[in-house]
Amino acid sequence: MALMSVPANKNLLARAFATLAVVAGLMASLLTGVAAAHGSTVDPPSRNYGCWQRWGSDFQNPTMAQQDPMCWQAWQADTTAMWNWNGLYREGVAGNHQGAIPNGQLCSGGRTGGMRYAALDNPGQWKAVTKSRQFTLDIWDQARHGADYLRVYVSKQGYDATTTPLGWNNIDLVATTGRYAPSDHYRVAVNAGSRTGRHVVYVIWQASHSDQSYYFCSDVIFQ
Ligand SMILES: [Cu+2]
Repeated sequence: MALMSVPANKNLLARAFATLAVVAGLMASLLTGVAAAHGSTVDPPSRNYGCWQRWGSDFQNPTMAQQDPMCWQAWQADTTAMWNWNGLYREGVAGNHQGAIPNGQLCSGGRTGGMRYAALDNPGQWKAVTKSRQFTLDIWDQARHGADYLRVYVSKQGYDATTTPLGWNNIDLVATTGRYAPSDHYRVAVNAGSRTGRHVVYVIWQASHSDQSYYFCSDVIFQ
């Protein structure tokens, strides 16, 4: 390092290295953001994926409070739950999902990560997408973890997502799958029977790379 031996340049070099360190740190955190990516139900969109999709570039816009009040309260509660829409998982559940997640906390995966995702449990006017009663659900696996299985539940007719936090007693298992090899998307055919109106679709994605279980609530209106 010939440059280091020139005393006059020491200060300048120190500044340059400090700047480089900051830039490297920023790049590392950006890369970590990508490396830590996991996934979510993207169709119908999970609560936080939908909020991120609709408002991620404009999340401080106060009109959200009227236009999309449940996203507003979720963004206000914890922005990291939106940026980390792909990180709603628990580890080491060993298949005992009902034991790990209390009633009323299904949409936050039993408040995984503390209170981070807790606002997703709140009942209210979540934006819902219109679906026919037979539809194809799509999970986006950014990390290509694979799936041991997917379980898809739909809320019972009469359950009201605008007034009641989701419990195990509010949902019926409507689809369960075998393994999926690692890929970007896992799709599963769902038949919601004779349900009509507003419902919650609840998904458990058991990833294959480790005992990592994901939990997603998506709001739908069946035609
Ligand atoms: Cu992951």
